[in-house]
Amino acid sequence: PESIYLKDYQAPHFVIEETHLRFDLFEDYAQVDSRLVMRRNREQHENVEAPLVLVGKQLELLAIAIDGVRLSDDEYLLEDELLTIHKVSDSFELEISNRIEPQNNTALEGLYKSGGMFCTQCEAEGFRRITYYLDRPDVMSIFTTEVIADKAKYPILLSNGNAIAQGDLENGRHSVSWHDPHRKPCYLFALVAGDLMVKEGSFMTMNGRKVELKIFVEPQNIDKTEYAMDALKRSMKWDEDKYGREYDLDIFMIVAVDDFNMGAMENKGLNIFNSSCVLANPQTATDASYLRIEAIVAHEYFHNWSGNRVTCRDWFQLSLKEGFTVYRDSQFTADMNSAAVKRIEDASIMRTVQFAEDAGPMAHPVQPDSFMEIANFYTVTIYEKGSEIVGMIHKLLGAKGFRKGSDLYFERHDGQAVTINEFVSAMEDANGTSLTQFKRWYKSAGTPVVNVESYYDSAAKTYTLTFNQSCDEPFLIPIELGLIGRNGQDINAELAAGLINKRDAYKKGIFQLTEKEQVLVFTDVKEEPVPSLLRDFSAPIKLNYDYSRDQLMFLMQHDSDGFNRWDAGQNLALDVIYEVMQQFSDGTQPKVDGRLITAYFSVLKRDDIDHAMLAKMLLLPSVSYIGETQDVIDILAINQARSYVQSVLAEALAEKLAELYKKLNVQQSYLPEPEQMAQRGLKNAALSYLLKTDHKKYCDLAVTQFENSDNMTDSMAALASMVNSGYKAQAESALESFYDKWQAEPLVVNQWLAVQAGSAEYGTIENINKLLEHEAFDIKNPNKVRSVIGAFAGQSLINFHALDGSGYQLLADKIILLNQLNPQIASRLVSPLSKWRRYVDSQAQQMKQQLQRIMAQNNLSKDVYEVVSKSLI
Ligand code: BAL
Ligand code: ZN
Repeated sequence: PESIYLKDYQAPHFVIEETHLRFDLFEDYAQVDSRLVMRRNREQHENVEAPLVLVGKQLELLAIAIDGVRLSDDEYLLEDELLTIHKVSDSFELEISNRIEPQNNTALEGLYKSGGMFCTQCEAEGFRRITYYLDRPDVMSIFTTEVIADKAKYPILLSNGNAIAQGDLENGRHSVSWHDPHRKPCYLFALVAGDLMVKEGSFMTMNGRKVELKIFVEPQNIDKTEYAMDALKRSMKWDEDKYGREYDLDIFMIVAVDDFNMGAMENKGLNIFNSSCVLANPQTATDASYLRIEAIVAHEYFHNWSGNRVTCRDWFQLSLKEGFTVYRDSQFTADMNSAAVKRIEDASIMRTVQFAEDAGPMAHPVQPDSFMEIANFYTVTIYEKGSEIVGMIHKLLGAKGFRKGSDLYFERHDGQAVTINEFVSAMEDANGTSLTQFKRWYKSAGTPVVNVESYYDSAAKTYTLTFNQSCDEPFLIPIELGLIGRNGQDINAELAAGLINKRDAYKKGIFQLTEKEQVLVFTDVKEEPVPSLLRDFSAPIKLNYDYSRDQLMFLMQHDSDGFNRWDAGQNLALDVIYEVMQQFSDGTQPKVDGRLITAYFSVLKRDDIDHAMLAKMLLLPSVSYIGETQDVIDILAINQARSYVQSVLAEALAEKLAELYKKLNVQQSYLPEPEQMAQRGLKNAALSYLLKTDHKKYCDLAVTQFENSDNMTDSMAALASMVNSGYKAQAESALESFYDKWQAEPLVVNQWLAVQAGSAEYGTIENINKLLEHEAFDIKNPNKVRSVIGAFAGQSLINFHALDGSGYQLLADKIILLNQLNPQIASRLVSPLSKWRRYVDSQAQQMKQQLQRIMAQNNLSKDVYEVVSKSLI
């Protein structure tokens, strides 16, 4: 496969003014008839007489006509995935008929069947699997779509926009036509046909227009739609209040489907969702699912402006819509829930997953220069790092300036397909500022490292921070920081601007690091402070400062910044875990520094920390994160040390945790609202610690909670705490009764699969093989693959990294199998192997061998080929 380069971008030679589609859906094929009203793009290509080149994949071409005249075989060329029509005039109507086989489409791109329904996924390049087209985001068209199918089997027929006609046909078939008045690229096209029930709602927009809201689901799921509907209304209101964005059609639809490669898709007016990201009721969904649903409903809705009204010129600009929209949904989640906790979660994903991607073979800039398969670029870098960059712009411009910038962006580019550069220009122009140096963030891969040193001059009463960034060509890095005095209060230190090399470098708590080395001097500092650096994780960097354990304890107690209070605890724990790792490696008796226990005790004693935050503070850094901080990753050693520290903490804190558990374990009717969620989260964090002790009475608590709980959050937490502890008999019996109870609910069964596959105890090769053969597993369903294979490779780390290489082999086997069935899912699974170079040598070599085995397969998809070949370079 060839790479495609951003530098080769050319505007399209043709414009498609109107797209008229007719789908005739049958069980063994679907016929697609398109009529495209086209003209040459004379604005961009004045005197060029280029041929018309359309793209199509796995299509059976039946007929082509131009202006009503059928083309003969020598008037066009069909080669690979390209349909070339040599001679066309300046404006014409092109008609194409082709057939496809949705029932055999296991890649889940284009038009496919999920259970008993037809649905589509066109982003990024799925539309070419439906019909020949200019499948690129800068070709925007007005779509009118007629859908025809058997009325009894498929009573509901949907597409984008508003329904404009419907009628019964012969043979029990019927037809519904839809018209979308907004120009859009074909990646936003959607079609659904099925036997669905609908949950209805409505929303009054800020200008008094009533929008009908509809969530379509299979009948058995109608009792799981209320939360998504409420989340949708909250999102619509929030986007009006925060960004001034109003919805623009009379109807907004969501459809839930079981077989879906991604979380959800923002098709214009007809969002299609993975059922796991939309369906919830208290009995079947955990708090974590509720939070995910709220965030994804919001994310897809927000795309209506950041993505649909203003879209991407080409796929190198993917982060234009994804980075910005992730930023918007993270602001929304922060507003709806605890802002500090949301920041902690986002920073954890950055530091654990994105930094790893940035240090691996698939590292790429937020605006990549090239790709082989765009589906491989729906990454944490494009999404989450893209969002962090937007967040830094927000920090630099302030809330008001940022809003001015986004208003200008939407106003200037409404209806256009644009680039990241145009987003930044709008931010610059609205604020009369330059972000030239800042733009480097979009163009370079890798994680900047900033080293900080401090010096207190007690005679001069000055406090000096010296910053050094790793890159020779420096980034502009907003570093939010403060100084904390001995009394635990923030020092309102005056900055000696004259002593630093940039006058405006420190404003409102944010230091703008722009040079390779830069010095910041505070004057009139009466005592040596403790610096609180990178507050709110204000930039996606690694910041090193040599804190003592006592300073970290102090920050845990006193930092006014929630993120840094948590981070100090993480750093303290990390330091202690490293020490224990060293002790194990030296063969000496491991010993956990008592200060860690004291610090956790004092956190538990405090009543001014909210439950959500406290639950976060109790969690030790994950094995993956600890690995990410190491030059050479030894998962087994990390796990040994971390587990040891965890059990020591559990024993030491047991009484206090049991007290906490008892206090929080109150009977209440379940509500998916922040306070209750936080309470359950903390209670269940305490429970999982308690099961790390040797006291069986705590396992009894889990058994009781499991048996009596009326909600999935508590049931699943109790089940997980047993599965992840040594209480085998209790875990077995709970797993069995759980499956008996929930086997008819696929989303619950997926959680049951994942809790086993991801655990150290149950995620052994032997058990994984059992799960793969279980009646509940289906390799063609991406959610099941993620629940078993994804959870195994991503969470059951000591089994995945088993010394005999069996974990790597199992994963490679499944990648090879999925390569044929569903290349996107196969390719995503390569990620754990692709980072082989980071691991201790014996493991690295075995991982590499499995990559080589995959590489040696015939018929590798572009998706898998790209990731595997780049991993082996
Ligand atoms: N656009 C693909 C799914 C999403 O990011 O919303
Ligand atoms: Zn998105």
